[in-house]
Amino acid sequence: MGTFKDEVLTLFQGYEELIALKNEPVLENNGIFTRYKNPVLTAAHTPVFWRYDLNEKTNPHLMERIGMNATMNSGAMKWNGKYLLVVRVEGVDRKSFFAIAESPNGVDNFRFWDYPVTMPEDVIPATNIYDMRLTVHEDGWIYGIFCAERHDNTAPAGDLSSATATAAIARTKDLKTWERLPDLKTKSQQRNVVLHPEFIEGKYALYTRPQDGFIDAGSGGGIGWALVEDMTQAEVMEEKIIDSRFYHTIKEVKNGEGPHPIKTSKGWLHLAHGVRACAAGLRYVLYMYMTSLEDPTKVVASPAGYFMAPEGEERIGDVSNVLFSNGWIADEDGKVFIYYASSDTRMHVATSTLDKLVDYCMNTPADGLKSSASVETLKKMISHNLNLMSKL
Ligand code: BGC
Ligand code: BMA
Repeated sequence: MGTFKDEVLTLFQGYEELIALKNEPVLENNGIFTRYKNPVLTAAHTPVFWRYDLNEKTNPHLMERIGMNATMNSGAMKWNGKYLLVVRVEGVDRKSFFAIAESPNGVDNFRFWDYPVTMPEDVIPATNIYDMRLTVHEDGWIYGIFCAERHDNTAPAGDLSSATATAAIARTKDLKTWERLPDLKTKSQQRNVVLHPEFIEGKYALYTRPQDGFIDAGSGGGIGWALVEDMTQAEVMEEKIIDSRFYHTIKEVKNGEGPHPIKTSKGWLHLAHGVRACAAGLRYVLYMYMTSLEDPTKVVASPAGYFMAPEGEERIGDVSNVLFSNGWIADEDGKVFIYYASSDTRMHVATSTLDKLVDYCMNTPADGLKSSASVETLKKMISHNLNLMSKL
């Protein structure tokens, strides 16, 4: 055993080695995207000085005093040339909070800023806050919309699990000081609310996800769209479902918008999550769709099935069988960094390009919604290819 100071130095050294670890693309892929080998953030990436009291007098055994459990569902944006994530960090006490981590290249070397985000409270304080979507809006503000969750006080005595979810809204200019605006007013429960980056008909546009209950979508049909006059008093007056749930698809039980869509010459490119139920619980996968530039409520491409699903170690975690994404970054050269969390535990990155993602959306056959349709689609591909192969 070294001295206390030696042990502290060893801790920091181990931490620096973890942060400095070079990430590499995983070779086998489907032509659509490339996964990277290491998670970009784990609980161990949170700073040593968040977790350990570094004073020998008050912590002679050099124990962790504040444990971190997970780093997941992160909003993303480019900021001063750096790839920045607003991470959902979850402590061992099950409370989530936001903290910013940045990387020079988007695939490794993510380092947290010294302090987590101090998020002002709404009029009704929340118990837990999570899953921020970042939008640099053309009004000049950076908005963060996230879920604020509170115990449902109308639940019968003893029911400590029923909760209510609202869409919380905050804005900032520097990502350090956040101004909290009132939570979105809406008839239904809302998680997964996302602000569109441009004004539409002079109004702010929100992707919503109306639900009857905290977990149950009930009559909630899918990803909605609502125009709002004023973000400082945001209220959903009218909601239109633009991307519906369907029986026996990857989005049978629930779906929700991921990060805000990216504008391309062929339309708005969307990343979302779809949920289905099975004996093992809920399965969360990522899917994509596109909407029209002229009418952003009109879906113009809807490739069948999932875009990414949990694989290998991604399948395992606190809430297994989950991929979730609420952040991506498109570089000027068309490269896209998709930040996704696996099983509510850790953050990963996969890369692609706008060209490839648009091609994927436009040319992947749509879901025929029954086995016989899938077989017909497959037969078309086979006969087309057998014909080509006979000429090789
Ligand atoms: C958890 C979220 C989850 C939600 C619905 C919340 O308590 O923090 O991660 O999405 O419940 O299951
Ligand atoms: C949800 C999301 C996420 C989470 C997922 C799986 O409803 O809002 O916070 O990743 O559940 O637990």
